Amino acid sequence: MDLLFLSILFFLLVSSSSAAVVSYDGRAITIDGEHRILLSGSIHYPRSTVEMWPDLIKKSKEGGLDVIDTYVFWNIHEPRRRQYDFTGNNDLIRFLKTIQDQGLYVVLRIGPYVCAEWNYGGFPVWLHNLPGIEFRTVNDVFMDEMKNFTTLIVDMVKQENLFASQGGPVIIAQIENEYGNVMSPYGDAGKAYIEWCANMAVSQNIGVPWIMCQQSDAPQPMINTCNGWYCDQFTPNNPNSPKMWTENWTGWFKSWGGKDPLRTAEDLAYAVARFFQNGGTFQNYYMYHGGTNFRRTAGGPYITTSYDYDAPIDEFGMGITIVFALVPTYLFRCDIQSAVCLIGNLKQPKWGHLKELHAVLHSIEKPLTEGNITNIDLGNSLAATIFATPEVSSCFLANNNKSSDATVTFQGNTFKVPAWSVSILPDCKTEAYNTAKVNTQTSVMVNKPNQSEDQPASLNWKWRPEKIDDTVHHGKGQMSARGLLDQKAAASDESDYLWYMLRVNLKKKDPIWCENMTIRVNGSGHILHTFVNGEHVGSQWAKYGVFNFVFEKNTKFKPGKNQIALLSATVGYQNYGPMFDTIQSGVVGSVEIIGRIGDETITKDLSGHKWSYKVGLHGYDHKLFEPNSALASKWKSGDLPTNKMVTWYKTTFKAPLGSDPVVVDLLGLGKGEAWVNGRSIGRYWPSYIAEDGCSTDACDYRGPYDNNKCVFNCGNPTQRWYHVPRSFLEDDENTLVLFEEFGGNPFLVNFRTTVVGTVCANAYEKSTLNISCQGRPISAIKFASFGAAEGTCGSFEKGVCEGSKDAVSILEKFCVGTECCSIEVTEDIFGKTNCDSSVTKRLAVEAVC
Ligand SMILES: *[C@@H]1O[C@H](CO)[C@@H](O)[C@H](O)[C@H]1NC(C)=O
Ligand SMILES: *[C@@H]1O[C@H](CO)[C@@H](O)[C@H](O)[C@H]1NC(C)=O
Ligand SMILES: *[C@@H]1O[C@H](CO)[C@@H](O)[C@H](O)[C@H]1NC(C)=O
Ligand SMILES: *[C@@H]1O[C@H](CO)[C@@H](O)[C@H](O)[C@H]1NC(C)=O
Ligand SMILES: *[C@@H]1O[C@H](CO)[C@@H](O)[C@H](O)[C@H]1NC(C)=O
Ligand SMILES: *[C@@H]1O[C@H](CO)[C@@H](O)[C@H](O)[C@H]1NC(C)=O
Ligand SMILES: *[C@@H]1O[C@H](CO)[C@@H](O)[C@H](O)[C@H]1NC(C)=O
Ligand SMILES: CC(=O)N[C@H]1CO[C@H](CO)[C@@H](O)[C@@H]1O
Repeated sequence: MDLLFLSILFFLLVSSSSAAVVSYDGRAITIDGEHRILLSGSIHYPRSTVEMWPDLIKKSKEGGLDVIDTYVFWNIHEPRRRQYDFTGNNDLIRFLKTIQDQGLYVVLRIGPYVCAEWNYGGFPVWLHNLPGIEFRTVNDVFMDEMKNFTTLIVDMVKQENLFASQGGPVIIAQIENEYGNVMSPYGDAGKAYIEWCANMAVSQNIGVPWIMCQQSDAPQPMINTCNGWYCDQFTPNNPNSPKMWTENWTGWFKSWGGKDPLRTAEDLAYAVARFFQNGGTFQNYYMYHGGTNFRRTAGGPYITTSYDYDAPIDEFGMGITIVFALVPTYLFRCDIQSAVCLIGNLKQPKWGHLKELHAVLHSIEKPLTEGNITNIDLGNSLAATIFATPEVSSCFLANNNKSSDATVTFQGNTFKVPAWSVSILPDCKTEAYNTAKVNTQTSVMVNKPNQSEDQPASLNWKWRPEKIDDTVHHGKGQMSARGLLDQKAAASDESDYLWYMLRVNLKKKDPIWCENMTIRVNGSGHILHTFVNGEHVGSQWAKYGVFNFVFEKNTKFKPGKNQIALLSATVGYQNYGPMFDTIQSGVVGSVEIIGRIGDETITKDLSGHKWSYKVGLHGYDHKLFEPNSALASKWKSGDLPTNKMVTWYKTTFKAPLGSDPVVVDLLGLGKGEAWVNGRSIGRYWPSYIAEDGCSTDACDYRGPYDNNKCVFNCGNPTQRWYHVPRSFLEDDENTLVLFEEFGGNPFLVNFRTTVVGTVCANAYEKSTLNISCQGRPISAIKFASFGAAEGTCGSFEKGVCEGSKDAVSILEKFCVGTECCSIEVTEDIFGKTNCDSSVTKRLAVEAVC
């Protein structure tokens, strides 16, 4: 062992075991007495795979983050009372250690209520079924369970020495979650509950601060923090608490039937810069990587399987990482000299534009956290802030006017500050960053067809009908009960599916008997399939934000016994709202048979009868989705049925070559669940088309953002592509199983890889233009112009003036064939232009990967 190695080893030993003192004052979190600017990003461990974690965290660090924030998901860890699961992507401790390995900190939001568009907000459904329980209020049953789980997590983290006070990465922990938003209906009990939460947290003795988000009355020493699209106006409830933003929404989640929301890089950067300008010192992106709701983990109800969130790292996360040193030359190709190439599956320009912002914020940590603050109102929504220490002063110039750009003279210098933007001047003289001036390329992702030579043109399918005779004809259940049961109570969380069955006797002489009889079901969702005497009468479902619907259909009954079978399917239990835990699902309203004779309506209410119940489906019970299911030999070939409800499909496929993320295209299918090699990739529902009301133009970043502001994808399936993590795939043969609930056609199903298709970039004269295909070679230059190009990515056009040299061939020469290239934008290189002096000349490029 040489000396260097020994000293490195010594350093590692010392640094990994030395406890840090995490504290705070009115300005910032302090670590070992140092005031810190902390930039954090949420990554939820169960929304990716163990194999993806190191790369996701590396990309977060590369993007300038100091901290990873995660919730702890009670329902995956304790799926049945006192039976625990911390395996695979539920391995919280391994996730925390992966973060520690990369030298980042952790904010551990234990909750254990988490909301998070996660099934039942993270509460295990068995909790609901404990006698006498009331959630999130002063109730011994609830508080005992909450304390039991919180203690379990804290003890696990302590045992591994993962709190900063023990030398670990966890610098902050959270108890409860956004309770302040829903608190008033709980009355005084809510206040007492929050007191109890605070005391219970403090009694855990973790040696680092606790926070409560959206809790304006947080008891000390809880730090109350802000969640929202903007938090610049927020002030904590104690002058000695720092101003912290625990959820700055980077985008928004998607619901079935909903559109694709987009939050621009400019607006997100503006929100962050405004927050720091107004005295904030800790902020967390929710989400920095959103990921995937595998299995049945999506909540809502009606949240999609993709939880991309329009976050800086896309759903698929994984990619090839190439990071080299900077090179001080005006032109380079990656294969000639080392360079900084961008890495795959970063959402550009969001990731890169924020990375630049993070670097600037970190560079002025001292003035931001310790300097004297002077705010100057410059009128017309212009605001300057000076952070002054004896050594250095740093300034922010904000133009909060959402339509007019401004030229500001500040301390003797003139600055152009576009509408709805913030400029940061680390020395109060030179602009290092403006939130509206994006230097980062725009990357447009595409899904490339398979590259595997031996993949057949179309997949070969086998199938099996779901066995429903026992239920639709014979009403065979596992239990019976008088009245209609809440699906949570009857099915707990064992399945999305619950059968409600009743045999009803009708006589021709009943007053209701007539030509025109209907069955009416007043359900609470989320999906209802109605069968009478074995025949499918019809199906209906609700949508995001609407719980109830009434199904009514003309039905042929027969004299004598009639078998009614209602198949109810949930699409994730409610995760938000006051007392959301009590909201019922399934057929909980009423079931009636209605006869209409002339003007007269006669109703026979069946709701209070003795119904029989069956949880789940036959194919699920027999694990048809597992390659070695006992029924593996029972799959049928030939005569593939299509548009047939409750049908299982199975095929084998070769994994696409390479390491790019894999997606499966499920266009043509209705709704159901998909498994690859026995592992669920989540619910699918490509037949749910995104409603109208899309933005027609490119998104204008100016003005306050909300999730309806910039929306796209109208008229297309809400989610057509589904993530198949590379780690789910085998080298040779793989199995895909689909349970098709509505009826669909698997003929079009195919696997693709998601890669950067084209990249666009703009760079002003005397700056450097950088473009990268994020791990693949640049294959062509589609557009390049030095001058005053117009349009945006995909629709660039030459402007009124241009350099004398052919920009396309210059870029072709330097960029084609390399993964990335970098070129200085000067007249020396691109030739003298015929632009007049009012034009700010820039190079605009669109390259094909
Ligand atoms: C949780 O409750 C169980 C009893 O149900 C008990 O054995 C266990 O010690 C409790 N755990 C904690 C951390 O309090
Ligand atoms: C924004 O600027 C316009 C043009 O200068 C001005 O008319 C308007 O009042 C400003 N709005 C605000 C909120 O300052
Ligand atoms: C900061 O404010 C204090 C109190 O007003 C003052 O004494 C000090 O000189 C100021 N420091 C700077 C760098 O402006
Ligand atoms: C482009 O790359 C160069 C060298 O890698 C770097 O110095 C420069 O800041 C980058 N420019 C932009 C706009 O990202
Ligand atoms: C897979 O790729 C081969 C060769 O590129 C192509 O011929 C075939 O149609 C593709 N199959 C599927 C299912 O996409
Ligand atoms: C049955 O009654 C409904 C509701 O009144 C009515 O709309 C429908 O036309 C009737 N159908 C027949 C066949 O009479
Ligand atoms: C359905 O049930 C809900 C309550 O469960 C009730 O408010 C509503 O009026 C009912 N609708 C119909 C059409 O019966
Ligand atoms: C929970 C929360 O903070 N919501 C806020 C999110 O941001 C919007 C827009 O600024 C506010 O209206 C919400 O109150």
